[in-house]
Amino acid sequence: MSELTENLAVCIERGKINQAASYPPDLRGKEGADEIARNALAAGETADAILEGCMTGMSRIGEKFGQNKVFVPDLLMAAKAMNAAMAHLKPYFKSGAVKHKGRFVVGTVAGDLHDIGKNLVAMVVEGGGWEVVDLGVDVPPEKFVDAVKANPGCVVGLSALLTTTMVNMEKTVQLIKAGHPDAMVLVGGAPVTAAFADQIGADGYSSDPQGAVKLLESKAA
Ligand code: B12
Repeated sequence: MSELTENLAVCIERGKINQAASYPPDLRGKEGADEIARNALAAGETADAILEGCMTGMSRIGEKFGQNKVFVPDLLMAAKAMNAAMAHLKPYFKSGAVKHKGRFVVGTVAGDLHDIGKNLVAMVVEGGGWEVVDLGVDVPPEKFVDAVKANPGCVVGLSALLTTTMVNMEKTVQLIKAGHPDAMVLVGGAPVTAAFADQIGADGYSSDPQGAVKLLESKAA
């Protein structure tokens, strides 16, 4: 990683949103994720490199959370910093869009409020030429089914970050398939695996947004 992307990773990990933010106190007055991402792009860093910096910061804070070294408010600040950086990436991921290849209905399953990964997938898929219908977070299975009805022929993407909400992913797949057996359903999120996707009857799994685009391409072909 370059110095700029490492600085970005530190800002995400420490929850430093922008220069005006007074948190964390020891970084007061210093540039935050917002400025560093913007300046790095202006200096010629690629959107992928910026994303790598963001993901590195996020995985560092996630690891510390797992070891009880930081707590939920720290995660929230990291998420805010990551969103500030990601806002600069949107135009880069979107730039591939010319003509829509189809519709992608995406959401985080019931009980789950994590949306950073889902938003990234939405952004990259949109850049891949798909129209995205984002249902948000904590989406009940019935709401996914309503969206499939309202968007015939769409592909559905389900995200889950908690082991406890994976069961809602299964319920959602079952309910969609019961009424719309031909609807293609893709699943993802840190605890989700290809084996789990198979087990719950999903049509595809990817650990990253690029893989999701490839799966969508197979549908469009
Ligand atoms: C940020 C964060 C939060 C933020 C979320 C903010 C937000 N707006 O999203 C907040 C503070 C709200 C939060 C809350 C909680 N969190 Co949290 N959180 C995280 C953290 C640090 C990062 C998650 C993240 O954004 N990663 C970065 C993104 C880009 O990665 P991603 O989501 O995996 O997405 C990628 C892929 O999975 C894939 N993908 C994702 N979705 C999809 C969908 C499709 C269709 C496809 C194809 C691909 C795909 O593509 C993405 C890009 O590559 C993780 C730890 C970690 N390192 O993952 C814990 C983590 C997920 N949280 C955890 C926990 C326990 C919680 C809480 C229960 C804590 C609490 N005690 O309250 C609550 C639950 C709230 C709820 N009901 O959802 C645990 C989950 C443990 C488990 N086994 O279930 C983790 C793993 C932390 C830990 N080490 O213990 N959290």
